[in-house]
Amino acid sequence: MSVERVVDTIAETAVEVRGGLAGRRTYTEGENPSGDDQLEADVWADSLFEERLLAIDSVGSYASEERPDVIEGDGEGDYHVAVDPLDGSSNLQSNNPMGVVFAAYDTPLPAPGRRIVAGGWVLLGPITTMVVATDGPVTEYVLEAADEATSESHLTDGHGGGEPVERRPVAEDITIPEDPTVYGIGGRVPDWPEDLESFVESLEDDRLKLRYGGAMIADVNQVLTYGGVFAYPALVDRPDGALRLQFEGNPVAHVIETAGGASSDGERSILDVEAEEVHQRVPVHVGNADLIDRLEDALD
Ligand code: AFP
Repeated sequence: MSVERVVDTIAETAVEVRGGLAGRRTYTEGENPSGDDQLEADVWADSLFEERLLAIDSVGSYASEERPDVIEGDGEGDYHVAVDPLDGSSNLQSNNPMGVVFAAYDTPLPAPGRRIVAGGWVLLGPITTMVVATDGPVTEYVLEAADEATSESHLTDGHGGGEPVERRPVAEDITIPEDPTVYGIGGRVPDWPEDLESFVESLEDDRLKLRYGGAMIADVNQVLTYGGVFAYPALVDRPDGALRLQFEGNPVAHVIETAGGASSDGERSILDVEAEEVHQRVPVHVGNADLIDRLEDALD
């Protein structure tokens, strides 16, 4: 069975999650395996994705940023799906963009990024869009709840229990613009590794504009759209950075490299980082290839 049903289910569930955020903005008592506080919305979205994805015969297991362990499905499914159910959920209280990050791997988790069959994100911005790379080019879709598809779009079938969603392609074979315009670097400046500041100064000299909003996929979506670089680097007190390899680093590296850009953990493509633990963190740098080269040289 194709991985398209996984992509459709992510789309349907993300549209449903968007509709349920307003009443789930309070923090629970709990925290996720990475020690992050959990919103009601985090826990609820995670339960929906688990239920819907494990209902698909071709899905063998489900892993989430919100769960300590990989959850095995009933069958022998070929795809092992890692999800960050709400990336940037701390933006919910300030009503800033956030979204869902996903990757379907063709081998059990933890898995290296080269084993991603389909990966990308759903961005809950002014409109709901999905960016995904499956066996080839990067495509952007607008997602809308719909009873019927328009001529050029695809209607999901609500298989997993969600409502059908129209997935309308709005940009195909996307490549990152050659002339970079924006940059966003996470962490506090005093905590950055030596030489990162000089790299950022060089970006300012090249007249790139600072765009950092606290949700990785919203910032990465700007880099894909306008060209530039996003990083959540290694920090002096967090040598592995903040972002998770399975749920964040690998999916965005998969999309950006497919779009002709580059990724790095500071030394090599993120897709070549050895996967040892489901919640392992990795320094994330993605964007135009020449900027990533300059960044690696600066960090050397
Ligand atoms: P939340 O999901 O807890 O809001 O964290 C979002 C995130 O994992 C990633 O999406 C952002 O790029 C990064 O954390 C923001 O971290 P800072 O709050 O340290 O800027």
